[in-house]
Amino acid sequence: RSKQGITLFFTGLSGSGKSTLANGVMVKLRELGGRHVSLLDGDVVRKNLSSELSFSKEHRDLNILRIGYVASEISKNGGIAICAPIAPYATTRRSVRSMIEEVGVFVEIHVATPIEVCEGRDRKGLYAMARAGKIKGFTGIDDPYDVPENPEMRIDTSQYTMTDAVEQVIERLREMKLI
Ligand code: GGZ
Repeated sequence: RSKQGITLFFTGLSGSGKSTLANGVMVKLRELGGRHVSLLDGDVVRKNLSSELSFSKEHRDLNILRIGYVASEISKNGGIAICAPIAPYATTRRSVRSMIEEVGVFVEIHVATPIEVCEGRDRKGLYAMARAGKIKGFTGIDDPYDVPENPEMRIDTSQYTMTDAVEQVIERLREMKLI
């Protein structure tokens, strides 16, 4: 019997550590071997799959549904898809969950780093721009983020080293008997 496909769906604010965590988990899962692991990072998807999209609600939803579709194809074929968009809307995340659960297992991981920490990091200067009104509709500043109510896992990256945070995710997947 072939292994069931999995989608790991990291969701959280800009600067919450989604990409770094997703990357670390990808490396670990590849080390474990035996399955194909694909990373659909927010930035990379925006560049290659959603380059014409804005950050309006409609376009964010389209972006997330595209990611969900690609992830479902990967999961359908027994692979592991790792997604790391903000995905601010609960209803859209639910649609993706339904889509994935028809073909495999959906693991929602809320990267729950407090906004103060995300804004404090501000690696790209986007929060400062949003505060100054130079970017309108920035998630967490003047655009919504629906906090996941029942994610399979929640992790605040400011409480751990990245190595430990990655280990926590791997441990949770073991607990769920997925790896
Ligand atoms: C949120 C924005 C915005 C606005 C540009 N709101 O730190 P980053 O730069 O790399 O992460 C953010 C990224 C979010 O893209 P996603 O495709 O993940 O968003 S969504 O799931 O909502 O479709 C940020 C940058 O794009 N960015 N403008 N207004 N983040």
